[in-house]
Amino acid sequence: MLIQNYINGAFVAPVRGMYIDNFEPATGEVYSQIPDSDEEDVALAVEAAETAFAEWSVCGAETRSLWLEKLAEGIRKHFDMFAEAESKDNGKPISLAQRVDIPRAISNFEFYAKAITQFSSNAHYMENKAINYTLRQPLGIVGCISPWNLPLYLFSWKIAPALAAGNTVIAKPSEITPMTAYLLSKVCDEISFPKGVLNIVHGLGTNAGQAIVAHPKVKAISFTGGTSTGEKIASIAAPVFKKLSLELGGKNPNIIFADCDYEKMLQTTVQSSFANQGQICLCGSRIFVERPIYEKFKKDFVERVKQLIPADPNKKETKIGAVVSASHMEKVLSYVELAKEEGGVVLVGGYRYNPEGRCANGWFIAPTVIEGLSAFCRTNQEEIFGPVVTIMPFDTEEEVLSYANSTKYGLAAILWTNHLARSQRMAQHLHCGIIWVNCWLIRDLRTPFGGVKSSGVGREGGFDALEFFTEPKNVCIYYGE
Ligand code: TXE
Repeated sequence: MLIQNYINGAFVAPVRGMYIDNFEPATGEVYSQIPDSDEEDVALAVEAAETAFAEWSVCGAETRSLWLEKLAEGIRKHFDMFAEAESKDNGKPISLAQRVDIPRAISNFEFYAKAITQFSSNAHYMENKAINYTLRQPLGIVGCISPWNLPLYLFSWKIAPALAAGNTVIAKPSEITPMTAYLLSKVCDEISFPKGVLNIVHGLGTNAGQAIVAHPKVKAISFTGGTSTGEKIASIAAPVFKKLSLELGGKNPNIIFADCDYEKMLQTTVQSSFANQGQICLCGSRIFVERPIYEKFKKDFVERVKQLIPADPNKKETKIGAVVSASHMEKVLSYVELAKEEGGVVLVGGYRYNPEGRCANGWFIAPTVIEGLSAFCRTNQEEIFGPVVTIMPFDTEEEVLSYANSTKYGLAAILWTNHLARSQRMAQHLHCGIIWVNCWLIRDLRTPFGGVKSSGVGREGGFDALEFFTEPKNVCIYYGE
């Protein structure tokens, strides 16, 4: 199958005619090809987006809202096809794509279809002198670059607010998981979405991605991906003062106090460690357990993790699928070796897993739990982004805070305690943007989403994203004598 770019409302081949292989992680086999686009393709997309901006930016929030609803409806109509494609392209269990990825992509469009009708701006009245009102105008053409772990979910998370706010968009999905973005362009075609408003350019980050970032007519970049890629993007965008929203990596602590609701914690901790094979930037990969329950937790947790056997993602009972690529599998496994060198003991997993049958050559890793490491070693400081967690005991709040805050990252934290005052104290002192207390991954789309330190700059979600995708312009009218 040959994926094509979607530019100016049409499916087009890349200008240079070059393609890249797209693999199915569960089998390790190539099953489609995507355009290896470069600056010439991006230039075409920019031209289309520039023309389309003239109408889209002034057609009114109600009209844009209706179009976003149609996009949501178009995905819903082909729900099964989207879920199957996401699972095949990424290696994630089909049940996860059905339960999380595709429903959340639909809600992203629905949410911003509603949010834009409620978005308002400020007025500042100066007694007897002047009145200020602030226009919130769309930026123009914006670039949305998304990663492979939650492909359509994160793609739509950026596109929806950008479009709702009146911008036209050049979007690039990860070259590793391009399929559902391609299906979204099919939906655009099916519903006759206004041409040039959303342009989807496929290709490598260093080629197509960089061309989007560098293009002088692209006014802002919303990016989710690795921290080192974020640095590169910032180094190109910052000197020309391009607006940036960067959602980068994480190394999130999961802090478990002895007074927690033990069974609920155990069940959720299995999820927060291994959902999507640990490839969610919000997973809790460093598990700190208060000493009185450490040994019990270790025994029970390892017991549960042993039951997580990777299997063919397209089977409905599968809970753990394949990791996304061969190189990512090698990277994750190299961290298991590093952990051993650093004195870690692998309690379960730690190896490539080969299921029987169709998936025998797929990229699977047995869910892995490691103990015996210092909180400050490389394994506990660097993002692994796979089905690998470490467990460590602690004695006091101060001690665990020093461990939790010791990495360069600061995206999310998970806290398990029934002590109200303690949860407040901890939440105030944790260096991160998102904290879940006695739960994980509950998402309210109105809340600010993002991190501190090397986990990024800016916030997505709610009106924060609409503010990012608009420029405030203050108008001051003097009415005094
Ligand atoms: O991400 P990249 P990769 C972390 C995780 C993972 C690491 C690398 O640790 O192992 O990042 O993953 C595009 N200019 N996360 O290599 O490269 C690229 O094409 C413009 C965390 O897949 O950052 C893709 O569309 N664009 C994370 C997107 O950026 C560029 C999710 C992300 O790719 C570019 C995924 C460039 N120079 C990985 N280089 C999270 N926070 O959720 C690449 N891209």
